[in-house]
Amino acid sequence: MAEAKNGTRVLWGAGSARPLRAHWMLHELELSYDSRPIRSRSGETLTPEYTRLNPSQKIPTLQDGDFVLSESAAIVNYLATAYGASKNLCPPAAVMERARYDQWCFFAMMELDANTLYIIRRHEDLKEIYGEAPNALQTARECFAKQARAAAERLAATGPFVLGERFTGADILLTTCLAGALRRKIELPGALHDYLQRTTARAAYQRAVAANTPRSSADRKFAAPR
Ligand SMILES: N[C@@H](CCC(=O)N[C@@H](CS)C(=O)NCC(=O)O)C(=O)O
Repeated sequence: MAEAKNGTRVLWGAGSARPLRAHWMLHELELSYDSRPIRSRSGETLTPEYTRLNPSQKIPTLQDGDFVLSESAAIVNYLATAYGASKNLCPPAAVMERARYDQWCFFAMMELDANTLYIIRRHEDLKEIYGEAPNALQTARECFAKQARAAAERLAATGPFVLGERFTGADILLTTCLAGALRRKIELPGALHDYLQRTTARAAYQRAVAANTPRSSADRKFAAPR
């Protein structure tokens, strides 16, 4: 199960929250892979070779043999579905639990990532590229805080993880968004701090963070445990 479907498994991307999601799922599943730690805005996503794989010129991109996939949430869910049956990291389709899982995934990707965090990233961290937009920035911060309160309320009803007792791919998406908010000094409800402590204490998370910040070429090849 740990081998790629058709040859080598390669993950492109490192250095930020979105590639981290894919590294994390690969490590949860203990899958072997080669890492190509290209970074955003380094020019490395603009090469013809990479553009053929991902015309959006963004990271991450997964090559699983000859299957190529972009979008961090799609990669997390694909890996969990293709290789994670025994670990149950993504509920099977056509059940209410899967719908609940999807609700959390889309919530994290839209309400927390695209609608708010990405706006903050662009107009705060990268304002020299994207320009200043104080009103958009303030609204994004307020919206994130409001949606974080909603997440805390929902979590109180299910906890310790978003689907209850078991950790899933939706926890990877939620955790990486909440961690991004903390880095940007957005206040989170106490329950979300407790939640983050639970999810980031996982060994696979620690390994994924190391893979996402490679220090040498030794950090670029991951073998499945025997
Ligand atoms: N929706 C995409 C977003 C990917 C994305 O924006 N990646 C950033 C790095 S975290 C990137 O590649 N930025 C380069 C750029 O915008 O040119 C996903 O979740 O995979």
